[in-house]
Amino acid sequence: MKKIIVTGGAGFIGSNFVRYVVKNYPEVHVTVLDKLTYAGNRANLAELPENRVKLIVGDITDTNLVDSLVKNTDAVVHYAAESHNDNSLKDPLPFVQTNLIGTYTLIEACRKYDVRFHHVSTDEVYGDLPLREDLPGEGVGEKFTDKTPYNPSSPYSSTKAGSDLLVRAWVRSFGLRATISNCSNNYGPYQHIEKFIPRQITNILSDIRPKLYGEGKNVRDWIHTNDHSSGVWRILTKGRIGETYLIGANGEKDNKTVVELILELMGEDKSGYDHVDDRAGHDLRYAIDSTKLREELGWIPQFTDFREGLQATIKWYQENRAWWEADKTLVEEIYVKSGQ
Ligand code: NAD
Ligand code: TDX
Repeated sequence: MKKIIVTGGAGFIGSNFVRYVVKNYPEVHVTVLDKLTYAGNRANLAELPENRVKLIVGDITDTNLVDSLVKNTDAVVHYAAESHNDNSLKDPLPFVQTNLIGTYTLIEACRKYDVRFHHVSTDEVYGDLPLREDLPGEGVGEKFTDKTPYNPSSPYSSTKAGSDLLVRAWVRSFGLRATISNCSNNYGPYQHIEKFIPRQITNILSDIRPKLYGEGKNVRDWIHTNDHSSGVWRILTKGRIGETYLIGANGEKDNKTVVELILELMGEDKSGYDHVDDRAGHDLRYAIDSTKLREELGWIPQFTDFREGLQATIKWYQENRAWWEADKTLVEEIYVKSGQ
């Protein structure tokens, strides 16, 4: 695999994957196809060698552009998406366009030119699990596997679920050489400040109190984005065609615990946050069983110390104020308008 296209490669997780490939696989050339929406940022690819990474600013729903790029590549790794649940509740249309029509456009081109396709998806396609405290027995709690039925809750997760199903159908009906990964909540540097962890860090850095939706009992299964990237590379290069692999690193934590840890690591009083309106349809708990990826493909996550990873992430936002500061006022205005 010498030439790959990374869609959404100027976003949070896509750019981490591009850096991972540039660092570890010197023989691979990366073309990033990214629309540079509010979530995409050229700066995420700064300092990468021009002979290794080329940025094409364009839309994955643009059939002619996609066709001309896919024709000349060995593989497409598909990260581009509208990715924020709260935005999908306010205006679902861009989610339908990019996540469904965009994925359709890419897999049609890959089918035409018999190009390998990897689809990056989310654990949210499975809906949510009960909180552990509501399950019978100490420590008992099911997790998502690739056999869990789809049951998405939000416009975001339903469009991701729909895009997964398109890929599965293209594998079966047209022999598309594709794999799918469903990963849990990522954290790390370069994450847009609309998302939970960077919002709270940059709130504290801006003298705004962190904001917790509802009681804060909801659980997310946190994984460092570096581990997501190594998982995707492993599946792209070693995964079985037509298979779905779940990526997760046993990082379940409730939101209240995470906010309190951020406050503690930033030297603040642990109770210094506000409860705000809950998210409509808010999923209770996500938890990934990644046994298949670990046992079949030998993947092992490396960045599993959450406290250490969070401390490093805080340091990154402290040291890169220019990266986020210009967006802060608008992001908070949008949240305040919806009581969050
Ligand atoms: P992000 O919002 O930070 O980045 C998305 C990128 O896609 C941006 O650079 C944006 O400009 C680009 N994009 C959006 N619409 C486009 C279009 N029509 N054409 C071309 N480019 C377009 O998102 P992220 O958090 O980095 O997520 C990346 C992928 O990983 C998504 O597919 C998401 O569903 C998936 N995922 C995210 C998480 C998470 O915790 N953030 C977890 C599991 C899976
Ligand atoms: O200010 C906040 N306060 C708060 O309590 C924000 C922004 C969020 N939350 C809660 C909602 C969630 O329970 O924190 C949790 C995490 O929220 P988000 O960062 O918005 O992530 P989530 O909705 O869980 O979805 C993320 O993980 C799965 C990504 O945004 C998706 O793209 C991915 O598919």
